[in-house]
Amino acid sequence: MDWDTLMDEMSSGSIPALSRLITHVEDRSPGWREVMRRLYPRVRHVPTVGITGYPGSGKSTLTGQLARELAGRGKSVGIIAIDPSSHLTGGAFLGDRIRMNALSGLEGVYIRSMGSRGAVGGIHPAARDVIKILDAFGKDTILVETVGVGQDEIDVTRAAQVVVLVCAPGQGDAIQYLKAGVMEMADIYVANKIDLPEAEKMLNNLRGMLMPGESGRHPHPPIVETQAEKGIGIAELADAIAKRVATGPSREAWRRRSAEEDVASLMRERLAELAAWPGTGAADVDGALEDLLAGRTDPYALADDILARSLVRMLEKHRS
Ligand SMILES: Nc1nc2c(ncn2[C@@H]2O[C@H](COP(=O)(O)OP(=O)(O)OP(=O)(O)O)[C@@H](O)[C@H]2O)c(=O)[nH]1
Ligand SMILES: [Mg+2]
Repeated sequence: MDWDTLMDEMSSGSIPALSRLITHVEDRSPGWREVMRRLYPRVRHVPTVGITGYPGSGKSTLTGQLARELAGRGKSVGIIAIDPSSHLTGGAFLGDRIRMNALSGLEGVYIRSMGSRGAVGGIHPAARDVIKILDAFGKDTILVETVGVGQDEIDVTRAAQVVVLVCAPGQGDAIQYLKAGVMEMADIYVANKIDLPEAEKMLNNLRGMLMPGESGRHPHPPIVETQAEKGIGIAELADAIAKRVATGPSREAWRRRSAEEDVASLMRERLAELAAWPGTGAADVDGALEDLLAGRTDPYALADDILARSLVRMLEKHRS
């Protein structure tokens, strides 16, 4: 792997080099950490917007329209579509790809899909790196579309500065979101598909749930009404995002939270490598199991012992 050439080409704006670099980092090809370390000083911590919501609520349509709107405002946009089926045959995503492809000619818009599952579950740990790569590449705003409601959504809030929750009529949405704990986390609520008959009911539900008394949040987070298919309400959404970036937690607070999560996420990934014992990645602790079976140790002591020894060995290997 000639990382140097790839980095040079990427620095001079080559999209194919950017894509290849992302692939290698996503695959955790040998040397990826060193490349990220070299790239890190160039990360500017541009606004990252997480777009989440119930399947079919219109996230992809909205993401595409938002990218178009931002591009129209002279911004270069990076889109990461977290794709649950990237290792399967990807039925659902095919539709997304087509919708997103409508954007591919747009100046400055770069789209990347990636699998949703990392070794530790949740949003793929490489998603955080891909955000950084796009940032260092010069993107002004990064949009991350996630799928489903659950842990991924909880995780995306750790990767995104602004979280947008997309709702649509007739999905029993309120209850689902509340259960998943996602409702409380969003900074901006989108009521999409306002052209549908049940839209008024959805809006009332949303307003009810976001009442200051209910959520305890002041000020009441904005609800933006959209018809993503027709591009209606998209400018208002872009404005709401810009406003949130300007008036939400300070850039310094965001950087601190983000840096903390970077370290925690990398530590979790390392620990997951170790936890794969006795598989690959962990030290083979000779005879450990024999000692255990023969009653010379117990699983409680052995787990700590292996963890300590494996960690030392792993870090020594990476330092050398
Ligand atoms: N009526 C109506 N339909 C819409 C609107 N926006 C999107 N849709 C349709 O809703 C369907 C789902 O849209 P997507 O953008 O794929 O939704 P998604 O949330 O990305 O779906 P998944 O990624 O599969 O979870 C598509 O058929 C869209 O054309 C809207 O404003 N009004
Ligand atoms: Mg989608």
